[in-house]
Amino acid sequence: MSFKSGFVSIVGRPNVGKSTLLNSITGEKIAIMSEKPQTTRNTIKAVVTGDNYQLVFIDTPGIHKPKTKLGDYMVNIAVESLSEVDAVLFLVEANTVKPGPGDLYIIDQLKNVKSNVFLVINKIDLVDKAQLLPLIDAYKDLMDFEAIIPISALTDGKQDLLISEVLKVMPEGPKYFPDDMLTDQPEKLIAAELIREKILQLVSDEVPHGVGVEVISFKQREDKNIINIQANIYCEKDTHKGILIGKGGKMLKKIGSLSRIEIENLLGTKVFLELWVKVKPDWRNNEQMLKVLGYKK
Ligand code: GDP
Ligand code: K
Ligand code: MG
Repeated sequence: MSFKSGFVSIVGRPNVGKSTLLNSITGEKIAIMSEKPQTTRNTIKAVVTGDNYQLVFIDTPGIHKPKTKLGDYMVNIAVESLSEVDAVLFLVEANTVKPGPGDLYIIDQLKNVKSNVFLVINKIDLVDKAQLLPLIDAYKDLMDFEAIIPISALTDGKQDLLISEVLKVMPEGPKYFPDDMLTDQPEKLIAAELIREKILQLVSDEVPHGVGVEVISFKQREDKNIINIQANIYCEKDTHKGILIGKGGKMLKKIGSLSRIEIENLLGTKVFLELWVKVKPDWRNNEQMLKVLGYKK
């Protein structure tokens, strides 16, 4: 039997559920999710290996108008990734009446892409089926899609329908990664991201967008099956530092205990987590800091 393989980019407006889809496909939390836009800053690969196929899904930071160097970097990555893959999944939300300006902007870019473009309508758990039909028609008028696939990244299991549709256009190819590999993200980086996810969830709006997390030490304790993790939380202002630490250190404690639980789930071992908050004004425009935090090579 022939073996099929290929790369599949997931694109879409911020918050349509790209990271959630990646986690759903792998059954592991490898990409952080939040209700805030521009949560994902890196390109994250998720690998799905079957008996006669291997698909590599790529979660890209959302496509949007950039305001900082970090933003610029995120958009470039998203657009560049489209020209080098075997298929593109254009993710949109079911709970809208028609394509919005952000979707139209992405469609404009997709028209120049040579790979197969699928329209994936996510969050169908939020709407009635009847509501989907006019939305599907509206998208069909804008572009010729390889197929239109309604899903719920949040409530559906393995995404078998999506995978079988994508396999129809995949070329024969090699197994790029080992069978048991789910992602290209190092554990250290996922740990940093999980800490950032908790900050996104717990801290008010403007602070998290200026937050970067660096794991500075990640070591197994010799005596016990415990991993010691130390991380710096960078923010842009003294006032933000105050908010992140909270009264009597309450907020930092909460960030620490919630992220520790998630990191323990990820690593399957006990974790001892230490966090520090540091102010780095304008780090999002600082090339060196972007490298330190893994956003730039
Ligand atoms: P991204 O910015 O495109 O990566 O979006 P995320 O994966 O971070 O998801 C954004 C928000 O939408 C989160 O609050 C998710 O829980 C939620 N979400 C994602 N997929 C679904 C879905 O299928 N159904 C529902 N109800 N919510 C979803
Ligand atoms: K998000
Ligand atoms: Mg994301």
